[in-house]
Amino acid sequence: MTIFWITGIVTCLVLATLLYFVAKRRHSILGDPLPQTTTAASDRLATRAVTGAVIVTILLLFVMLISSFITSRRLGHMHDQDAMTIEVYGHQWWWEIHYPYPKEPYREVITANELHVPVGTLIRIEGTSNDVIHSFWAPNLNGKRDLLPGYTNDLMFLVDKPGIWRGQCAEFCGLQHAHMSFFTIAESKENFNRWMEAQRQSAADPKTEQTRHGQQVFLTHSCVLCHAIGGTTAGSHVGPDLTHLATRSTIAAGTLPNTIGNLAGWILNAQSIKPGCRMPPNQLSGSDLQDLLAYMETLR
Ligand code: HEC
Ligand SMILES: [Cu+2]
Repeated sequence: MTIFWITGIVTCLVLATLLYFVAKRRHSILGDPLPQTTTAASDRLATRAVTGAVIVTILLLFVMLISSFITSRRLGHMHDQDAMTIEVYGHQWWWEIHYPYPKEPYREVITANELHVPVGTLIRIEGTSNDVIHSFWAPNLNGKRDLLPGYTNDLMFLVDKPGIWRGQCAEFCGLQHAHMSFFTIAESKENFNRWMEAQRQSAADPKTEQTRHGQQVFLTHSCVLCHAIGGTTAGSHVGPDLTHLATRSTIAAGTLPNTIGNLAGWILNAQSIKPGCRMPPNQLSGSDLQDLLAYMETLR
């Protein structure tokens, strides 16, 4: 803000001065040739004005240098503080988000494309990539941070009001780079804790004939090779964790709203929706697909 106010006021002063002299001399601009107006006295005045302006400029630049240095130091100290750590893994072309729980590692929450954070808590994002370079960018929260294969970068921020903001991969990472967005969902501590507690649970066992069959369709098709559903034998993390799929508002990294129709289209042929994505098409009979969808809707 210091830099904003200094540069803002200087810009206004420069423009005002310029307009003042343009107005004052407008007759000579419009018609008569400019009369010779400099004298020894006015030269001296001009020299003094320019010298004064140079000195003020240098002083102001020093003020900005020092205040920016102080701010950077304070930001640097944030990294020493205790913060809630969230791990973000960039994938072609979606985000894997872990909420580690070192005391009981099996209670770690794994989700995709939706970053839930509590308001008023210092957050440390530890980001890395499993394939190519991505860049984590939530413009409403902080700057960009590259996610590099084999290296962990961190990014600190504190959200001061509840809200939902879109974020986007900001480093070209291949064909579907544009369809690699995510949402940051900032909520009160109570709501966040409630969400976290729900995410820690395994998926509920299917209760109806149809959803039981849907689960079987999932477990006996290729889905298990790439996806995990907590509480079942599906435990692969090639694709997004689906344990609480139905709580997410979009699928495929913000590409489509999470509706039953979109899910059906996605499961049958994700390639027609997000060409090149790492999920192959699936041939399912109509009834298998219906049951599978009914089961997916129970993953709350
Ligand atoms: C070869 C691995 C692979 C197989 C097999 C596979 N998927 Fe996927 N799936 C993925 C990947 C990778 C994504 C993320 C794609 C993206 O967003 O770019 C994905 C995304 C999804 C999503 C959207 C999740 C979200 O939160 O965005 C659903 C739902 C899904 N798959 C269901 C299934 C079902 C059901 C099957 C079996 C019929 C299946 N998948 C088979 C790899 C796979
Ligand atoms: Cu990208």
